[in-house]
Amino acid sequence: MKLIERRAIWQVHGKRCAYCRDPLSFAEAEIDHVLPESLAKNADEWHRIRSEQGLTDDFDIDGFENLLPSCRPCNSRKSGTPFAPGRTAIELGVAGRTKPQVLTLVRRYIEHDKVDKLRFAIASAFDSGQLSERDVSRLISQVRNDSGVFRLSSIPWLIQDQAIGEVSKTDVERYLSEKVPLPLNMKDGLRLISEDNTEVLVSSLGEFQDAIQKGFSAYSTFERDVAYQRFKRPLAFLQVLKAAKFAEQSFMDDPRCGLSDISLLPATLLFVTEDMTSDEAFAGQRARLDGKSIQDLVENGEATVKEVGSEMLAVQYDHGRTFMFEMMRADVNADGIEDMVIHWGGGPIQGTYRTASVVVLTRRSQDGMFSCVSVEGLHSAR
Ligand SMILES: [Ca+2]
Ligand SMILES: [Zn+2]
Repeated sequence: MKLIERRAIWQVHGKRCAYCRDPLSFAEAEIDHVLPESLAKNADEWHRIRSEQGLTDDFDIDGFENLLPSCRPCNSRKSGTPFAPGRTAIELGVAGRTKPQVLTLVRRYIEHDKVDKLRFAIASAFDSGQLSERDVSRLISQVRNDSGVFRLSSIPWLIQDQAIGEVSKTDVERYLSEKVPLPLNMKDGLRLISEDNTEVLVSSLGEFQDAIQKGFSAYSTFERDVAYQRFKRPLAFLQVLKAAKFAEQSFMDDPRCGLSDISLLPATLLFVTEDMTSDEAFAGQRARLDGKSIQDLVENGEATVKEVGSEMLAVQYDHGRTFMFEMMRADVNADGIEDMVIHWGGGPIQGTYRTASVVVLTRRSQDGMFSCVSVEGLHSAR
């Protein structure tokens, strides 16, 4: 059974055991077959039960009409002593009545997954210079309004056919071994060099990862750019996807809040020139941001919001510019609480220098601010 289906069943029944009504965490929830699966194996017995319960021939023993969330104790009690026919009829009634809601929720989750994937694709296209900030904000609003409308000109490998949160081990292996699209002058791979000047050519994410672990690194500025955009970034995304799980609890959902709520965003998210230079003139910029929200800086006139939407934010502060957009919401650090994965870009207003990363924000209480979460493999030091 797919994770999103389990999730939908659990959600529709109010995150409770359908039998004893005790609250149930998603991790604890077991999905119980009201009529045990084994019944369908014996054709005669299955026929008898179906007529006893007044069920049609197309009743699916693995369908939502026969599935309910259950706690461990209820489920094991039931497998020891099956329900009497009367109780079975009641529970089948419950499952049957809630089936349409479960189906609706499953469809909605699938739709969300598609949107999440598009956002990853947008982030990747943004990194490779195919999209400007303007394009990104335009695309983000298109994704929000109608997820089916647009196609990106180049589909990066990040668009996968699996739902986020369900990337299986074998998929990860496949992504690691696939050839990465590289510039023409690198048709044999990206060159990496070790400290003792040994060279190696890498053409897949897996090869890159191995080489980096052995101390190899990219050499020229161009090679470093390619290493970042084509290898490090996709690896970071893969890391997030691998870790992403449905959250059991969310403090950004009701009421929904996000990047447009600048009073909840720490000012330390902003790019400062100090980050890219050791020039004394810029020293202390970062320290001045401690404990403040972006809203605080806007109020005292130090920062200006250049563009804002429910899923994106561009802010100018102290000769620097920061651009953030939301890619997905999931629990990526396994604490059960929903996190927001954002694409973060920053640089000085003047010039072309720009740095970018994947940043994970979380909110741990209903009245708290967002804060950064560190995820292994992601260099989100902010
Ligand atoms: Ca979390
Ligand atoms: Zn129970």
